[in-house]
Amino acid sequence: MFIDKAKIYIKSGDGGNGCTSFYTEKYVNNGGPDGGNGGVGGRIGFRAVKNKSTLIDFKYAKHFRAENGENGKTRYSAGKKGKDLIIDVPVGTVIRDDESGKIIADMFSDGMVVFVAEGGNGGKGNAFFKISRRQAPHFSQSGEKTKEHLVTLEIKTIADVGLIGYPNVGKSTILSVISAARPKIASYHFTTLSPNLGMVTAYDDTFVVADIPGLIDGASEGAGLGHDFLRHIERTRLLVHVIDASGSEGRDPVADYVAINKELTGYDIALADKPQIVVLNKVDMLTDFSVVDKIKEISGKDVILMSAVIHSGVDELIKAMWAELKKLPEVTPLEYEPFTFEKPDKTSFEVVKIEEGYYEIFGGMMDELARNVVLDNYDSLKYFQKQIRDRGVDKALKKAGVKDGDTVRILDVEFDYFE
Ligand SMILES: Nc1nc2c(ncn2[C@@H]2O[C@H](COP(=O)(O)OP(=O)(O)O)[C@@H](O)[C@H]2O)c(=O)[nH]1
Ligand SMILES: [Mg+2]
Repeated sequence: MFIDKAKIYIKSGDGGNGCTSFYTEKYVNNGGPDGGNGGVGGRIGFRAVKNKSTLIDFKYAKHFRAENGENGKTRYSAGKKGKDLIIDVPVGTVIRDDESGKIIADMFSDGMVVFVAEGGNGGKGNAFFKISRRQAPHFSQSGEKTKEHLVTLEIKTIADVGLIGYPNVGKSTILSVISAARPKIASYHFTTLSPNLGMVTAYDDTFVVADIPGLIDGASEGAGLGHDFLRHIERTRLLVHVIDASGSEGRDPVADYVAINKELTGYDIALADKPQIVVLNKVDMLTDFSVVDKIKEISGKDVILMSAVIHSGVDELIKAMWAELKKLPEVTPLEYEPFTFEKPDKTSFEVVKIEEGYYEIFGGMMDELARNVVLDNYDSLKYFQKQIRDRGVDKALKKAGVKDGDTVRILDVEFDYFE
């Protein structure tokens, strides 16, 4: 099955906790603090790989987590950093933040790796907190916890040329005669459900042609498969518009030509503005040649007469594509602002009145404080109280109406409030 859109959850690794420990050795009492720092968490990255063409791997596997940093150890030994997790996606995959819709990365070229989420910092071990007036800190810092993020993956095929036209007009057959690609060919509609890429050689150049699933009426309004697949021609430089000149299956070649162009305009005017080469295929079955002039007239350009099954017009088409591509700029990656996931604001907090006499404080500042404080340790608790005062939490509590004797909850701990 071909899947070109998926949503997955990613989470970089948490930082490892700092270690609280004191140096011990035979005959040595009261050794100094020697707890090491926790390791940084692993990052989440994406890699573009050309041997993948669908996002089917992400249909069931939804959660991707990098390794957490290791906790710090005794004897100043730092915890190991967590392993990065690199997720392989097809070339051309665009990664977006689901919440804001912003582009995080355009996985444009084979082998490129983009790291999108940094791991959490490791916590400091107690050795770090030793200062002259505090020789024996009995506390260490916790590792930074990371958040999980939902991201959208979407394949936008990258090719030089896109083959477009109604189902069954011969697009896949054409790709198979101009390149080594072997797309499925059959005389029923929708044989091509995923874009097939073929490499075409002309003179000393090569270029990539994509066979896009057939467009159908109303594609640009979301009918059938068409709409979803039009995005696969957004990143082509040139379109080859294939028409069944013979009008087999009761098709009207002129009406087809007009209808397909209308679909392009309906989807995105930029698609309609892309240069087009018009190919009249199946001329081996053609009896009424007046259609050639009609198409020439309505398109205002020369058309290529072709029969993919008897291999006529093949060289002409290859040369025409080659000559046209020479004049056109290369496909470039999407333009987007550099993106980083928002880190929790370490200075913000909010006092919430839960019920009469009971308040709770939430926010990034509290989470950060929690990393730095061990509440059953006297030094640590003093530090905590000072922070609460210095950073305006006291004031905010008063403003919220806290009175002496009320209970205030911060994270897992409840305090009795006294001014
Ligand atoms: N007579 C004739 N039949 C063709 C020609 N090109 C393709 N076909 C046939 O048309 C049918 C549909 O072709 P296919 O390449 O699958 O069309 P697509 O849906 O546009 O990819 C197949 O049975 C092909 O063999 C051609 O030039 N002449
Ligand atoms: Mg096909």
